[in-house]
Amino acid sequence: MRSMLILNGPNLNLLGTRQPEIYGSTTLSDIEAMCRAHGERIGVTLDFVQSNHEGVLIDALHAARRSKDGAILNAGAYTHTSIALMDAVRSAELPVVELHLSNIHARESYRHHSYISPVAIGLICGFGARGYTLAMDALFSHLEGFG
Ligand code: CA2
Repeated sequence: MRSMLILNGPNLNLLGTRQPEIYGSTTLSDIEAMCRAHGERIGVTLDFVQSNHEGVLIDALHAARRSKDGAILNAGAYTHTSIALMDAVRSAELPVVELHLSNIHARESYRHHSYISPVAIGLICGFGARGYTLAMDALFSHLEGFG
């Protein structure tokens, strides 16, 4: 079994309740259920965490260093602002897949820059809720050394 942290940043607790034209109508707990079902299929256990607080996200990455094989990070708007989160990803010394529901490169220019991309093994964006299971598959493949 592989173990993963799926970490969600600010405002993602509102998914499915507002702005469905951008973020879809699936709630974060629907996504968690999809990820848990997918984990059972591919042999992955997971912690699924959301916080609106930068320090809590950083603490979760520090804890994952010893307990997880890798992480999937949708840092929300902290993606575009947080050097602290970038440093935490780097110091976790874990493979991290950066994830966004929306295609950040097709949106406002202030969303085009990511502090997470340089320290991530790769980026999945623009596939909505399905991106979460795509990211699990990408991280799993990376951990197993496929391709
Ligand atoms: O597309 C993504 O997943 C984002 O990480 C979502 C962030 C945004 O700041 C990033 O640029 C891209 C925003 C998450 C806010 O989610 C909401 C969901 C429903 C209603 C309001 C906010």
